[in-house]
Amino acid sequence: MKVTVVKDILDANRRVSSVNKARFDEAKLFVVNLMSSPGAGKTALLEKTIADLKGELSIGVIEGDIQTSLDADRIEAAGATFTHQINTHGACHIDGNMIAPVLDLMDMSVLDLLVVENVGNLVCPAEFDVGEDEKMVLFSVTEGDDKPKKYPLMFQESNLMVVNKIDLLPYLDSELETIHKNARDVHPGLTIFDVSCRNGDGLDAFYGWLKEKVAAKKAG
Ligand SMILES: Nc1nc2c(ncn2[C@@H]2O[C@H](COP(=O)(O)OP(=O)(O)O)[C@@H](O)[C@H]2O)c(=O)[nH]1
Ligand SMILES: [Mg+2]
Ligand SMILES: [Zn+2]
Repeated sequence: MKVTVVKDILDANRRVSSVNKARFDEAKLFVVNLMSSPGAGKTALLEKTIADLKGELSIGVIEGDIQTSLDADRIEAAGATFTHQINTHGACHIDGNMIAPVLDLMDMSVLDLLVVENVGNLVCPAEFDVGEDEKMVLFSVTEGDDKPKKYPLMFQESNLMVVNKIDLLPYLDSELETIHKNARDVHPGLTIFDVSCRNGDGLDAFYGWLKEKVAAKKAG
């Protein structure tokens, strides 16, 4: 019986998310569902991206947190075109229903990219679409190189993994090659970029990926 309920919830979410997706497609707006553990650096990556691509990409961000508007405040200060904070009051992921009303608050025609920063959690955010074009997982080297094996769904559902905090590698036992191998063992076609949001290393490759995807969505 419990399995049936879970399946119904996932089916209902898929229906709402496909309506969101149709709205994004109509506006030719490229949408990313950004997922990670708490503290991997999702907001830091967005702050950097918004600042570095100012004048090139107009970026909107929907923030999902259990409580507070701390992240939306950071994103607004970074210069995002549109920012909205969702407080889930306990729910550990963002779903299609939560973002649907937010779409009425934004002018999609002035945006090139919309990012949904999901609730920090390596588990259930991977199960719930929001209507995105791409799911991406941000992984911090501080989490330990075994985590892609222990939380495989997140890495299977994402086409892109960005490995963050590589500036900290000298202080850790984690090996970058092992993180890559463990992630590609569960998802062979995974695209991977290694970055540091602290010193900017590797971010250009991620920006290139974003710009390519935005252009392809506009062209399609
Ligand atoms: N050393 C280092 N710290 C980082 C890096 N990126 C983010 N941080 C720090 O990690 C912490 C969590 O970052 P935050 O963006 O709030 O993570 P979120 O919870 O995933 O949104 C903050 O103290 C950041 O300054 C990085 O590349 N290197
Ligand atoms: Mg955050
Ligand atoms: Zn959840």
